[in-house]
Amino acid sequence: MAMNLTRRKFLQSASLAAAAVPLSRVAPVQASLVKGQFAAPGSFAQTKTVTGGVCEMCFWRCQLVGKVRDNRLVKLEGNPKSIENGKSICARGNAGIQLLYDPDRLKYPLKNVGKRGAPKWKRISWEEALDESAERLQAIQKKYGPHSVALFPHGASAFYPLQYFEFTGTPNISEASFYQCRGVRDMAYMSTFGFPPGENVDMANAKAILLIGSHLGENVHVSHLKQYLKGLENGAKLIVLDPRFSAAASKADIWVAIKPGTDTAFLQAVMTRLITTGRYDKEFVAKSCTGFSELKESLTHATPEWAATICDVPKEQILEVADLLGVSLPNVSVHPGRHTTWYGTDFQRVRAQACLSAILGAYAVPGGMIRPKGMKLGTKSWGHGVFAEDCDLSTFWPFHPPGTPTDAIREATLTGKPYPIKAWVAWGQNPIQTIPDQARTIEALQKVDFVLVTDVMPMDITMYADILLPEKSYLERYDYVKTGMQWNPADKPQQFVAARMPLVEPMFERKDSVWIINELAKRMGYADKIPVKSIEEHVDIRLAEAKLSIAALKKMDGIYLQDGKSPYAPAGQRAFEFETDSGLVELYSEQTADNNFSGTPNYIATEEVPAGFARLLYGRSPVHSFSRTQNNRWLHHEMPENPLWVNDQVAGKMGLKNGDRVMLVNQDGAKSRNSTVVKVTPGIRKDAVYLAHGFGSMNPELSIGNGQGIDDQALITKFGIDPETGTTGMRTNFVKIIKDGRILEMPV
Ligand SMILES: Nc1nc2c(c(=O)[nH]1)N[C@H]1C(S)=C(S)[C@@H](COP(=O)(O)OP(=O)(O)OC[C@H]3O[C@@H](n4cnc5c(=O)[nH]c(N)nc54)[C@H](O)[C@@H]3O)O[C@H]1N2
Ligand SMILES: Nc1nc2c(c(=O)[nH]1)N[C@H]1C(S)=C(S)[C@@H](COP(=O)(O)OP(=O)(O)OC[C@H]3O[C@@H](n4cnc5c(=O)[nH]c(N)nc54)[C@H](O)[C@@H]3O)O[C@H]1N2
Ligand code: SF4
Ligand SMILES: [Mo]
Repeated sequence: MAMNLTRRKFLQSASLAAAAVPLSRVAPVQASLVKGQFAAPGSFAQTKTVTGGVCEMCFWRCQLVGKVRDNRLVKLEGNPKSIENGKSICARGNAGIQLLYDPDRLKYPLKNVGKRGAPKWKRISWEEALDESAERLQAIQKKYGPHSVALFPHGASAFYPLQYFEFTGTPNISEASFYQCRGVRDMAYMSTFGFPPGENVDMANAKAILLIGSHLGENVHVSHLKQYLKGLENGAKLIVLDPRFSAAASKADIWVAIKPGTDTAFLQAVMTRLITTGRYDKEFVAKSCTGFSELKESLTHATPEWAATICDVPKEQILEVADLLGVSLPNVSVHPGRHTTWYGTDFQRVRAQACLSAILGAYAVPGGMIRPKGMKLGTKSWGHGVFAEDCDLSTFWPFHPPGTPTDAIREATLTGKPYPIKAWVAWGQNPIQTIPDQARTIEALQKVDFVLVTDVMPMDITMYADILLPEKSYLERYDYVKTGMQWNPADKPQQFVAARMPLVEPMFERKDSVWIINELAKRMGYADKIPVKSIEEHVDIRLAEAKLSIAALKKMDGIYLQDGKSPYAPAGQRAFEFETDSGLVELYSEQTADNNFSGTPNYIATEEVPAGFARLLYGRSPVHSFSRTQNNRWLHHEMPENPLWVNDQVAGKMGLKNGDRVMLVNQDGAKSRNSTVVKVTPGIRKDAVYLAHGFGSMNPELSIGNGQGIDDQALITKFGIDPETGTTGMRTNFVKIIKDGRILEMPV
């Protein structure tokens, strides 16, 4: 049986609390915030503190307060009542003000009277924008079927549009957060433990933390980082697998400079060592797992010697890692990771991670995987449209996350097979920089009959819009309701509910997603099906289940708190029931095997680096979020471009120096549009180079971010589609450096 999931089923199994964040220690909770007016120092006018903000500079959604003076937001801070982030926010959260007041921001509905990719904008009224969008979408759906419209959503403002498009009958929805990010992780853990793990590992109370490519510290999620740092402070041993000396590697007790793409072999060898030395949680395995003998059998070849050669690391290091995990069990955080779409062999790697957690018994114990529960929230949505089975492009991937694999949509758009896709709608996603093979994405955007984009900024994707709609930013609108919990063994666990509320009035003609979609729906003949009249009503319905409302939350400084339940099982409990077919943790997954994949995690080699090239790796910058922050004045000031990490010995042989200006070309001849500087460092393997993702926007309407640094996506022409899930692995490209117009060979 395959594991095709509807979004609703998936969310149910994830439980709304899976998005919740653990935090080891209660941030100091103030009884109430200083409300109303206070005198700012010096000659400043009176400044008001407004509560109820929820950040969306990334998707962690820290709770905020805003300092407002003369109707202008002058400062953002963490909401002191927050039991997640407390008073802390990160650099990006802080710089939200520069998004809010960015002079380049979209202000009015626009119509492209030029070409896609080289737009000429004409300001039009909302009436005209909505009339035309509705008419064209409706005509396309009438002629080619409801599934001929594809949606590329991301972020809180896209939730309601997503439900709407699903309701109009299209399954062709590709969320970046699934297909280019964590979809494979969620599905691999679901097939092992029966639920998606979120990032819910209790690092603060762990004896050992294992990070597999998660570069915490560059990957910044405030409360998650607090928990991780608390763990290190409490003496947790840190093991980091990363080909690069990441921020996390710099704090590690053991840094494994693993050869890219070989982590599964490493994890298998670690499991072999644990099993052969008897250092695994025998009771948990016996009472809560199935398939241990198959797992053991599958590991006979996976010796530390075998993995050492594959992973290009000393065998002793593999033993050291295994032994450290073994003596720390069950209080081990095997971090599930987040951006897990790497090589198109990812389901198996993440299954190996999940199995490792399981044999360590690292579940529902301090330090292990936990399932923090937030409060239940209400729902009211559009409901589901009906579409024929044969319209579902995703059926080919038995373990696909909700929606449709991106590449299937793009190929159907380009080839018309198995059926034509004629309209693309982007809502909070920048597919040009997000999806691999940029040229093909652009080709598809050129081919469709209609492109509708809703955004806050002029971005790469907006250049291809026929109609471009300006949305209120997260600081000017209601939308997301966040619930979760935090705990500490010494303290009482607490649950919270926070709803995003505007900190300032919106400007210009920007609207929120419920308004926009409802207006579109009326024009597309669905007036009587509209589930909520306004975004406020939407939020109130969610809050009502928790016996709350916007008005009530406002009186509570934006956050409601109540006692919660400990995420740890009673001491000594080793038998659990899971939501898998067998009710047990499936070390051997029959579902997976039934679909002709290996039922136990197996290592699949990724393509070797060709002579003269280095593998292109990428990741996060602590002060940027993908492409969306590139025009942010403050963040750009902190990091204007993305230096190319080159190994010092390699650079020495090539005659490259720190600060040299270079471009890149990949194995298919695709060149970077822009240049960047070289960072010469011993902190990266010789066979790889590294860039932070999101730079080098091609939109000239960005007066700060345009053309700054190298866009990694321009070099990702090749990608691996994970056969189990359909998610896209992008670390499959190889580059050479161009200096002074000359292409340089990378010495092996
Ligand atoms: N090459 C490469 N590709 C990657 C990654 C990588 O590391 N390298 N990372 C992957 C991962 S983990 C992820 S999660 C995805 C992220 O993928 P995306 O979400 O596409 O990332 P962004 O580039 O930030 O694009 C977000 C778009 O939403 C717009 N936006 C911001 N706020 C709002 C709003 O309130 N309303 C609306 N309507 N629009 C808004 C921004 O201006 C921007 O155009 O990318 C994936 N793709
Ligand atoms: N500041 C900031 N923080 C963010 C975001 C942001 O945009 N900015 N985005 C958020 C989002 S949506 C996500 S998904 C997460 C992503 O954050 P993570 O899940 O941590 O993922 P990446 O950024 O892709 O990880 C890149 C790291 O993986 C290493 N790596 C590359 N190849 C391999 C390999 O084969 N094996 C191993 N072991 N390591 C490898 C790289 O060297 C790099 O250090 O970050 C979140 N946090
Ligand atoms: S981690 Fe930073 S950017 Fe992300 S929600 Fe929190 S403050 Fe905002
Ligand atoms: Mo992500």
